Amino acid sequence: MIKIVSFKICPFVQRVTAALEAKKIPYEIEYIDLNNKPQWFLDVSPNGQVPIMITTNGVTLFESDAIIEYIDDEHGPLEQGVTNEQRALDRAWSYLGSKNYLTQCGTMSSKDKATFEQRTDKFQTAFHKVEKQLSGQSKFFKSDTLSNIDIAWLPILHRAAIVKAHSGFDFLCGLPKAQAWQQAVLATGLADKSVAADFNEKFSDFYLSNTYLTEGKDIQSTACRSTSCCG
Ligand SMILES: N[C@@H](CCC(=O)N[C@@H](CS)C(=O)NCC(=O)O)C(=O)O
Repeated sequence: MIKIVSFKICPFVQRVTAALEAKKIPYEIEYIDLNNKPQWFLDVSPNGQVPIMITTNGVTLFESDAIIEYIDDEHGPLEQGVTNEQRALDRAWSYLGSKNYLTQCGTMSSKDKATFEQRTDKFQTAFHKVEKQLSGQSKFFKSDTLSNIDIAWLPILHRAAIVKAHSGFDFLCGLPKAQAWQQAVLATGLADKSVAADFNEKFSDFYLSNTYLTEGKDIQSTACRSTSCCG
């Protein structure tokens, strides 16, 4: 069976596990402590990062982009009949998503209002691009069929939903098409299936305690809140 080596709140891992879940490919998962990486992991992981995937042939793959392409090559794409141009566009939009994983993590980790607002502005730029690109006529990013773009953005959309539920702050505020897309992606159930049972707890411990998102007394007046302009 395929094995994924993971850190519980890593968005790069979640992109891979969401792709496996979407295709119903069985896998086992082992979690490691990134502050104390085991030697066996360092021995097989060229970049020292998760995710790594150990294939059924015992080959260790690394870098989430490469792993996603391997899953498509080995198990077939989510959608049939995609042209080469469209596939290039799909990869580019996916890259725009994964490039923002760490931007979102940094934004959520902000300790004070000024830092949070500055990082939020930068992070929301990507969502403004998405809002322009979405037709508003289909469930998912391109159509009513789930694609690799949806999978690439799923970790971001999932985290944004948790932040909104906990703090009321909505990274997608004022972006109705992006909000509808977020709901459609979450409604697939893949976000929950692609993380550990205690994901919300671990995520909250890390990002929603001692950060501006929870400690900021004036978070309500920061940018938008779901109860104000996004109501
Ligand atoms: N470019 C890598 C990034 C993966 C990554 O940043 N993983 C983080 C956890 S979310 C990690 O392993 N950090 C530990 C480290 O860099 O030492 C990929 O796409 O797989």
